[in-house]
Amino acid sequence: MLYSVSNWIYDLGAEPLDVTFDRLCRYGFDGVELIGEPQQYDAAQVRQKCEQYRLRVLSVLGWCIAPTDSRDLANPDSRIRDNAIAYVKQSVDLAAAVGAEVVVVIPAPAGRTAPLGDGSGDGAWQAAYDREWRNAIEAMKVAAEYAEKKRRVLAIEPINRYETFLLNNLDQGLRYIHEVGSAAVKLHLDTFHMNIEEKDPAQAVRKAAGLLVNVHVADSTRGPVGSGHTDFQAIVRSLIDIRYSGPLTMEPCPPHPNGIMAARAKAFRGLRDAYAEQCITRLREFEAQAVDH
Ligand code: LER
Ligand code: MN
Repeated sequence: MLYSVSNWIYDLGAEPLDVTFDRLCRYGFDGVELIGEPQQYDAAQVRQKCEQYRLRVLSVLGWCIAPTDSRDLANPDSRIRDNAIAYVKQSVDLAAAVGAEVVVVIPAPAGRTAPLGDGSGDGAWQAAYDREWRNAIEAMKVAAEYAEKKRRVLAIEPINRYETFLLNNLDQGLRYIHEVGSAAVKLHLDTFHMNIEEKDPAQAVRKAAGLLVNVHVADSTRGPVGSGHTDFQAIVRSLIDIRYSGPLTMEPCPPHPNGIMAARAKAFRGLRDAYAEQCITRLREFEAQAVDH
């Protein structure tokens, strides 16, 4: 298992790389997930800092958060979808430039909780949903062709229903990947979203065997491991049983109802070291117990 942190939780990636990398290095992380803001990074500088702190960029997180007119692969407006495809390609280029294999993709923006258009009656909702599903499939096919060429993997992240309407759980993720039909499109799971959407998160991990390439980690409270009721012991055991060798990427948020506000709030900065240390320490314990078993 590799240990990583998604740096959007640190001021949406605006925390200086030296501060972030020094923290990860101190607590024994293997790498980092960079927020998918290609303009924010100088790839040569990122590579130099990785060498200095003995870290790797393990993934890039496609930052598809509403409101956005440029990153929405499902949108009924084809110009917006074209922008979104261009954005995924730029994220793939960033990943290639910093040596990351995986780009996490959220097909419809987190924060948009309904299909666009007339979604009032049952039938209208379903028709609008189906239209956006098809849009997101067709757009992803184009992005996937580019990722294949660049030898990168696009990992689809199901997000809970309070943040998105399109793709909430493992089964929808598997169906989506099947319908896109590209070897470059795989799966990402997030323990916080699974806690809301899966009957049995550890079982969902088993079902994802062979396709799972990245995992976000936060407890049921969205705080660090140990702050909620998620059964990480069972999840880690499933990961070991399916021979998962990718990253466990920490995404714990301070206690605020809005994760993005929490990531930016100065008042919470003092929690960053403690959260990083708590997550890796507890997960390592679960990993050691599962291996001993
Ligand atoms: C992104 O990885 C994520 O989990 C979203 O919930 C962010 O809003
Ligand atoms: Mn996540």
